[in-house]
Amino acid sequence: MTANWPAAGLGDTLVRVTELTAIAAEALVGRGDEQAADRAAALAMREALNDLKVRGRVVVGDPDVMEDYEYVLPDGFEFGSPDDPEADFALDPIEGVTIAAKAKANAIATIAAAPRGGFMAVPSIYMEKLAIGPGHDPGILDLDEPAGEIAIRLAASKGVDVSEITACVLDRPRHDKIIADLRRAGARVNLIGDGDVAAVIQTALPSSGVDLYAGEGGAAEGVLAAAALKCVGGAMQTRLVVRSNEDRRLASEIGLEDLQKRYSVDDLVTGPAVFTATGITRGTLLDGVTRSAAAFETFSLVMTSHDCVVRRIHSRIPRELLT
Ligand code: VTB
Repeated sequence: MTANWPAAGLGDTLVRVTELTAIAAEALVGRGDEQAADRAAALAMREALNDLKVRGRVVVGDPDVMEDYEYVLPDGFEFGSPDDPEADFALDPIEGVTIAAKAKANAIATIAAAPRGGFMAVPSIYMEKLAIGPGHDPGILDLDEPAGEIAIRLAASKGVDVSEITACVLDRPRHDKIIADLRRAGARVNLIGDGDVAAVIQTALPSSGVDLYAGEGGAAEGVLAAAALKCVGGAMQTRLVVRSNEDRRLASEIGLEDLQKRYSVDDLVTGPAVFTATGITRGTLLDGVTRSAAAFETFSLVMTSHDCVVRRIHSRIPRELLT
């Protein structure tokens, strides 16, 4: 364990960052403008980060790729005063910006912190991901095997029939083979529109009904999900997806040349971490922001790896505090 970690009480204060981000994002829910929603959320997150007593560096910045968009929290963004303790951050002001713009379920605001150098820097490209909850041999995961085989091995490890395994997969044509493999093996497939950070976390929460996550999503979201699993246990196997010379250039730019390399939770997040997420719209992991004339209510998850504590926090935040 790294001494003096979490820095500056981050375990207790980081949740305010995602609470304020989720409240700002909620104002743009259902308005059909992804860029406006992401910008409002990112501005709120940046402001909240500035109130933390840390000297922060964003290693994994806002992953939502949009044209003609000036990023508010890009990779490399630094904040805070040089006298404060150092911390690195991975963040996504709106994980599921499309679902937020459409007022659909499961958009969350999320951030993770680690000591300097604790997050692997990743290019803004896709990543293959397999994830399971704690208590199983990570060797169950193998990106080169059909997903159905993974489901069968996980079922054996859980002591259940494969028909009782539910795998969560992003509903995309690129996943047709994975979905077919899983169904052929007898597993159930829970298809989601967006939001694979929440899906990975769900594999580690027994009441979620999700046992396995499989598929290609953003690399940045892979690091965030790994930070969460670092706190709750569980395993991932991931690999960057290089589809073009531009993808290769982006990887090379940050020193990643071996593009076949598989990354585990410990590769993506090398030491301790703090992870928080607050629901923007109601979802399976978290409820969304609700409003009354006097206050906002938010629902968050706070997880700290040094003590493996998972907290669910329901906050009531008077409106006058936000003006
Ligand atoms: C992925 C996934 C995210 O968007 O990045 C996905 O990791 C984008 O996939 O959780 P497509 O390009 O196929 O839409 C999310 O689902 C939400 O940001």
